[in-house]
Amino acid sequence: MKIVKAVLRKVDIPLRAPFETSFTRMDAKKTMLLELHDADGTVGYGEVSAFDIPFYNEEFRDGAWALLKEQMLPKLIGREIAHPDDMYALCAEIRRNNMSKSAINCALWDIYAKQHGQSLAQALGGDKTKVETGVSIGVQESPEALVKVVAGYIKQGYRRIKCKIKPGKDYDYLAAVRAAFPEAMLMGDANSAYRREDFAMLKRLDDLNLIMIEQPLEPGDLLDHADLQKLIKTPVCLDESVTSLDDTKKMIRLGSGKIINIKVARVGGLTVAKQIQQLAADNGIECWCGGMIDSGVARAENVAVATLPGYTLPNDIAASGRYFERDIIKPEVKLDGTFVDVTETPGMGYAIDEDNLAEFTLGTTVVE
Ligand code: OSB
Ligand code: MG
Repeated sequence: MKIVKAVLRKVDIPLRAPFETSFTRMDAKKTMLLELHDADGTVGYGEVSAFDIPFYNEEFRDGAWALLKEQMLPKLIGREIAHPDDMYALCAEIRRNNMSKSAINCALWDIYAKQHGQSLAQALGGDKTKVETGVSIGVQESPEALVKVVAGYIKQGYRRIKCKIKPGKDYDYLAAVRAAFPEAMLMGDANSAYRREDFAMLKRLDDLNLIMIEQPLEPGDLLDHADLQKLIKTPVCLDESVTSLDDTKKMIRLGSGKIINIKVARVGGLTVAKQIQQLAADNGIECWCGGMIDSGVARAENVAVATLPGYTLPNDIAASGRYFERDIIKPEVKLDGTFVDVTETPGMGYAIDEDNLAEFTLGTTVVE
């Protein structure tokens, strides 16, 4: 591959309904799309998942825009790249900023798979023909309101239900859902809202037979997560805390949890996601694919990566329609029962809906 042109687009896709986490509320998916052009004419896509404000991690959209436009993309243009794995060497002096790296890595994988006539799942080495989905539900007004929302998703086919929790909106909310749906694969995601003082409340969650509790403590708190996991029966799942293969090693060594939510964007791309699921599988840690309220582009790439054997639990890969009235890919990602089918079309396997994309685009820059 030799990238001759990169197009970066700032895109706001309206959400059907606002989404609330422990720290923020959003009414549109404010994202960026990266389009890379190979010298042979093949075009690949990646998504920069950084939110407009850095509530989830330290990255944010306008920062990623500047970094990609001024520093990372110019390094990429005109260089021979044999394999998507090789791109990290080209931006070796850029620390972290994994979501920008991920967009480049995903677009290169898309090109690489297209050039080899393989679906992205095949190119990555995945072996599933469908992947199991789950739904992530934002913080609601009351436990009763949450139960109603959950009921709607269960009716649509979602079996694994993840509810966002935060201090004061936790035990009672999850208990209400458990009472209404005794069989649901139920879990909570705190996005780092708790501290050691909250261990007693987190211990009470053991009553609810949750399949896991996601990222209860701060991202850097691998030690506290290890103490918590010793104290509670509910498996601890790490999201924000695992940003690299090295973090994965530390988590395993310390016993900071039993499960990893691997987000392609957070770890810097499909290449690293693949390495993490392998290391995790070798060490008895289960994985699943996390989401960033992704547009169809990252959603398609999530479907592909979740076909890898280390992804053993239902994923945060909902249908496009769970978030968007109109997505920017054709066809949209759709549910088939509680699964999403894996496409055999080369590359990410979905076309860009150019009309929707044009309508949602706020600005474009070209680097060549
Ligand atoms: O922690 O997984 C998270 C959304 C925004 C920020 C953080 C998270 C989430 C989700 C959404 O849970 C998952 C999805 O894309 O469906
Ligand atoms: Mg999470």
